Amino acid sequence: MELPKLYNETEEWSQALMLYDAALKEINTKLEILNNEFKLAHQYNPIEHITSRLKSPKSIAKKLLRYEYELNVDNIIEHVNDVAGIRIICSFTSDIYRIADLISKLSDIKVITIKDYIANPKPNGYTSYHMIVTVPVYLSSVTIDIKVEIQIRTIAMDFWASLEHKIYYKFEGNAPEHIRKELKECSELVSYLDQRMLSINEEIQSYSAQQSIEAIVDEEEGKKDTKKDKKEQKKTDKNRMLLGFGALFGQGG
Ligand code: 0O2
Repeated sequence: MELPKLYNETEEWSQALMLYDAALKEINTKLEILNNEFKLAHQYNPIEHITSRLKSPKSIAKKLLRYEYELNVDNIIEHVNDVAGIRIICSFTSDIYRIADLISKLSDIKVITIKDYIANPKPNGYTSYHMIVTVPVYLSSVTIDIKVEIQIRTIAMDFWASLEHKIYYKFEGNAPEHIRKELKECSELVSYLDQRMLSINEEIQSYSAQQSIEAIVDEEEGKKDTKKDKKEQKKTDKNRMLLGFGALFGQGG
């Protein structure tokens, strides 16, 4: 993104932050609309919840230092992709890919990179789906494309990542071997749990689909029965009428 040059870095940074914040708002609204549309069409929410954050200045500085860039606004904008970050939490792994696909089809969103840590988990066991996208922010005189990192994961993946994050910071990246090993094992349990939950959900879905078919069949059968009942009723009424006439004539004769 190209920012108009201002007199000092502080002013430039405030402007950049305002744009990153606007980008988060834009994406949040788009996601809310997608979720509502999906709910209307399929009677369920693929998104459990969404959180968003602007990266802390300390975290930004650390990242630039790690990448060996000088700390200035231009370098932050160019090299730190997750100043604006959104995390989407889904129930099932299939929802992750569904949401990612919907996002990438939005006409004004450009997908810059994708990292699929679900298909390719990190060596420590981290799983999540990452997208770096740009979203246009419309200002009074100019439109600027702003980078946002979108992380999409299941509730179970999120549970694992938040504990791992805490442990990572607690031990400053040097957690004892047995803790790392246990975390790795837990990540395998997480993906096992996600698979089991997904297959239970698929079974439930097929039941509901079967039930809907049965309900339609029952309804149709019901309609047929009503028609048959009406026909039978008409026949009985007719017979009664004839009997009535017969009796009448009999009486008269
Ligand atoms: P924080 O505190 O969440 O901001 P790149 O974007 O390509 O320049 P980067 O940033 O390493 O390189 O990209 P990647 O791999 O997409 O990771 C970005 C973010 O994903 C991290 O941001 C974490 O939020 C999350 N993440 C990645 N790997 C791990 C992991 O092993 N454990 C956990 N718990 N989270 C992870 P930050 O800046 O590290 O942290």
